[in-house]
Amino acid sequence: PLDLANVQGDILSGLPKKTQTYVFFQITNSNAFRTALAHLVPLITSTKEVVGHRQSIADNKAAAARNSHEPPLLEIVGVNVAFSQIGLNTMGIKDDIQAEPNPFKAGQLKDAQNLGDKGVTDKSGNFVPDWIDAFKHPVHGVFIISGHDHPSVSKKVHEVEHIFGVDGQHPSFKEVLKVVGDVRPGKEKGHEHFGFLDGISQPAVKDFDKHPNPGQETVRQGIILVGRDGDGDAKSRPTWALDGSFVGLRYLFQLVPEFNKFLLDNPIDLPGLTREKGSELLGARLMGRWKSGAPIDITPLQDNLKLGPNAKENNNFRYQGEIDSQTRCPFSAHTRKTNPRADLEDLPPSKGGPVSNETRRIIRRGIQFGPELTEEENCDHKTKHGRGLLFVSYQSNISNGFQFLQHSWANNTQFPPRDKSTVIPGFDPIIGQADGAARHVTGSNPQAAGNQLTLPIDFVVPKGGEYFFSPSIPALRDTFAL
Ligand code: N7H
Repeated sequence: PLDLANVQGDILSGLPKKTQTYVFFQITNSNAFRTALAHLVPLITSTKEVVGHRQSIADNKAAAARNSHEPPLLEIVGVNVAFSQIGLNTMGIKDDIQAEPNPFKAGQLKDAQNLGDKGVTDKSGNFVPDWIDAFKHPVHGVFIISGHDHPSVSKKVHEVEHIFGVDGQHPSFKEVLKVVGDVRPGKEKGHEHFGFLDGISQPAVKDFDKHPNPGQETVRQGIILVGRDGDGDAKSRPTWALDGSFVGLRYLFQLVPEFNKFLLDNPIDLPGLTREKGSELLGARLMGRWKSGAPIDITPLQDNLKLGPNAKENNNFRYQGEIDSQTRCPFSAHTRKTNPRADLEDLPPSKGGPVSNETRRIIRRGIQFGPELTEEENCDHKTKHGRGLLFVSYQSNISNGFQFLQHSWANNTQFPPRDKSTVIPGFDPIIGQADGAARHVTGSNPQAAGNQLTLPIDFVVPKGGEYFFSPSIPALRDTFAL
């Protein structure tokens, strides 16, 4: 059985995160790094600790409601670590953890063109994506440090740096990039920069999430954790890989004022809808959910502020009965593209169905970075300050999970599979991409679903990323540390 003390805390439960710092590094002295790693291991936050912490929060709330006095809660500052293939090589860890074809070994830079990122081909014929420099050079690993406020997280970052001698004469790693992300303030808490509530739909993991919410599907542990039931490559991996997970990390910038302007300029024209409501409806139909989180498959024409944040109701839909229709939700909507639910699960045998979606499920973490919109950006409809989402996904196999969602679903204009005589769904309007070219979608207007809408620019722009492996805590202690 799964021992939650072995699994790093971000994977199954998510580190507590009002603010997170991601420290991307290159190992400069492998032996010193691996020796220091032994001192980091006691600081690594396990799933068991996060679950325990959440339970104490719940107990405290219940006690407060009863007016009984509980000791104040000690906040935790979480620390996790993950390594790229080059990082493993640099440490001299030679076991093959991932059979090919799989993009983990070659790294994300080599996968950028396949993911649809914008870039140019250099003189030697290599594709060079339009990324920041840090990700165009080898990144060996990342520390994820997460907590309730900036001072406590900075203190922990310094503690980690100190362990590896980064503040002294003989550092064993070099920091190549630090990204500080914050949950958005006030009412925007939980909402990403476009304004939509995020992090609603995650798969439940068997025997871990014991009480899934209505509509939340359960996946086998091996869909997320390496070596467990459901991991198709379990047999070919070294035993120490058990209970690790692969990380698809993307540094995604969002052009928020440009996105807002596009919605303002292209309101959906329906009888009885004001221009403003038409713009709001367009946003919801591009996303698959209203800003509140309410799914348009349940409430297609207006937002429902009670439903949005209600976990017992906001996932209870399947696009059922909509297999060849986009009356309630466009085929291309971001949520429908990245988790098509009944589109595959109820696909008739004549079209090759039904198809299970299980191996495509990922657990999404990550955090917003960058400032709130300024007055000036709002007025000029032009981004002046970088902001976006540091997207992190966990899965036991990157080519089944993140890579497949981006390449074969979001960027694939023919997905989900439709009756060819009807309409072509088009790109995922949020993350679908084709080297920066303009993109088309259909289905945005429920009364004229065949009409094409052109998105002149990408509103989400990848500026880097890497594939990592988040090892189990025993692997860090017994295999990685010297
Ligand atoms: Fe997406 N957004 O806020 O605009 N995403 N996403 N995503 N996404 C989801 O259902 C967003 C990205 C998935 O099960 C919601 O939790 C943004 C990538 C999946 O129904 C919102 C970016 C990939 C789901 C956003 C971004 C995915 C999902 C609705 C980039 C994978 C669950 C809230 C800047 C390749 C679908 C929710 C389901 C939902 C947003 C990126 C995948 C609001 C801004 C790169 C699987």
